[in-house]
Amino acid sequence: MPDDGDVAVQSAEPALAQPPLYKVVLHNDDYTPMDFVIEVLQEFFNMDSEKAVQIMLAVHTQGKATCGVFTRDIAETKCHQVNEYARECEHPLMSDIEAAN
Ligand code: TYC
Repeated sequence: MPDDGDVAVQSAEPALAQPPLYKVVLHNDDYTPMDFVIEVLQEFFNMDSEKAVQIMLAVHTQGKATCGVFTRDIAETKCHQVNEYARECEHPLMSDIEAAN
């Protein structure tokens, strides 16, 4: 058991480190309709239409763009939901995740 002195020193430190963060990255392709990408950004990333259009155009012109930054579980879930939904709708749209830092 630490004595009271150790406890006092440790209590000055943060209780927990920040969890690592991950970007959900959307990739361009030649076939997915722009309106579908905008719908995905609004539904899965809670963007308003203006932000969704901006991110869709960033992907379209630059090849990829970040849709959001999340803890690992949430990033993996969003990525999976986007890819599954695109597949159900028979569009080739793809997302993946990248370490944010
Ligand atoms: N490049 C597609 C088109 O011209 C639009 C698009 C944008 C596709 C973003 C995917 O992640 C994407 N219809």
